[in-house]
Amino acid sequence: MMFNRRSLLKGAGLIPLMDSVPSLARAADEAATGKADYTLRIGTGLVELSSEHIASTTLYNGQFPGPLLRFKEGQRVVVGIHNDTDTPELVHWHGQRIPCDVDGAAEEGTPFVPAHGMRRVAFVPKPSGFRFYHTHIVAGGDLTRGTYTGPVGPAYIEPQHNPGAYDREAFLVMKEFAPSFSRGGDMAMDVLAGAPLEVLQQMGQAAGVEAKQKAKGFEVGYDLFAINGRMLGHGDPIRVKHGERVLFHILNASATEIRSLALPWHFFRIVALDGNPVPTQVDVPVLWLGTAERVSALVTMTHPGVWVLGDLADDDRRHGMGVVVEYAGQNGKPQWVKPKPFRWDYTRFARANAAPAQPEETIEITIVKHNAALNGFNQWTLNGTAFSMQSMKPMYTVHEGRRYRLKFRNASDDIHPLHLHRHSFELTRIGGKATAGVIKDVVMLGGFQELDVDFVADNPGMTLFHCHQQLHMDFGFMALFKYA
Ligand SMILES: [Cu+2]
Repeated sequence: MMFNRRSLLKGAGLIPLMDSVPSLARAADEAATGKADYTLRIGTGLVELSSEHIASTTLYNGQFPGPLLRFKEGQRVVVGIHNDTDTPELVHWHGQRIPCDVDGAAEEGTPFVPAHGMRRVAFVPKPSGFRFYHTHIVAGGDLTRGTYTGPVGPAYIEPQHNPGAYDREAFLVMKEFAPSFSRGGDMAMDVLAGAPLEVLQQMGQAAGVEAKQKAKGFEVGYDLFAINGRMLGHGDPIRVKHGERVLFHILNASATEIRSLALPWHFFRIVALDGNPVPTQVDVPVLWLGTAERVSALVTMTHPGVWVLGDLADDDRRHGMGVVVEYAGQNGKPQWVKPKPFRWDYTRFARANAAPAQPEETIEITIVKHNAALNGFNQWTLNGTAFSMQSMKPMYTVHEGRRYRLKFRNASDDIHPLHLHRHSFELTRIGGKATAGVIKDVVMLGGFQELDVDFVADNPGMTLFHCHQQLHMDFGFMALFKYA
């Protein structure tokens, strides 16, 4: 998915001009008779990862990734969602501040798109920046459902004012295919800044001692890896010119994995995280993205050659996780150079020397893993409670307009990509450091670490919080916030 300025301008002509909308708060069902501006069709299809590897999975509009949807901030859209599969579906508009009847989570009360049926949703896209959309179906132990499959696509909400200091734009969607269950599988260490806390390690050990099952629970592994649905070396290269500034919008669309990326001899200037401009733009040699995280980064092409923009994990890169970057006039075998170890530290991009605002209330949430407690699957509890899909009972009540601090304590060795629906949050403490100004909707919580995020309750309606690791969210790692 490459765009240059010219194709962008041409594309802009395709964005329909909307009639003025009397009220921003139009209910979703009013859209039921409106004409759709965009159509998504959910169905099974094939992804040609390479000439030898063709994956059969669920897709949007028969393609991987789903179409890049370009919205205009504040300009209402109607999306027609057609479900050609045999099971009900949900499209979640990740990172958008929209009502819960269109957000796309059953736990919040969004209606399903019925099997072989359709639903039109209307909303006013916001905030601006790199968002995405994906299925929000519970997979449980079924690897043919949920984010183990392919319904995911990028969405870009054009800001009112676009600085546009780049020559071209490239959207990259990182995604694994052919999932299977395994036991074990170690989480990459030395990914995140900060150190494990002894008190949390002890808590984790105690949970291990109490567990009836001594074996570790199931994990998910993958055979095939791809960027934009093509294995490394099998799609078109990203063609660049010496001196060009390429703005990459990168999405980790994995169901379960933390991903990394490096481009030998080049730096990524981070301009936005999860679509939100960062206060301090910094050059980094390596990107780390938790499940569902997005990074927007400018790369100035200063080192001619043919390079592999690839994942640091050798095995995953050799099985496809990468894309070739080819300078004009250069040829030869794409080169990979392993970068030096680099820890991801969100506070680098924060407002310098700034202290976070004080919250009006603090909610502490301690996360514990219970080994193989559910038919061989690990169960997850938040303050001792696993989310119940049956009762869907809200765990927290918030008041509109108040600023809340969520204090997370991770008594497990896993990295958790924590996600809050329908709101953005500000990182206020991470890796042992206070911080301010980094606004996100997913954040990685390190093994046996703590972090704080603050959010303002500014979007009434049921609000889902969960770990974006599908195997964690489906087995307890969720909570509902309701507005008083
Ligand atoms: Cu998790």
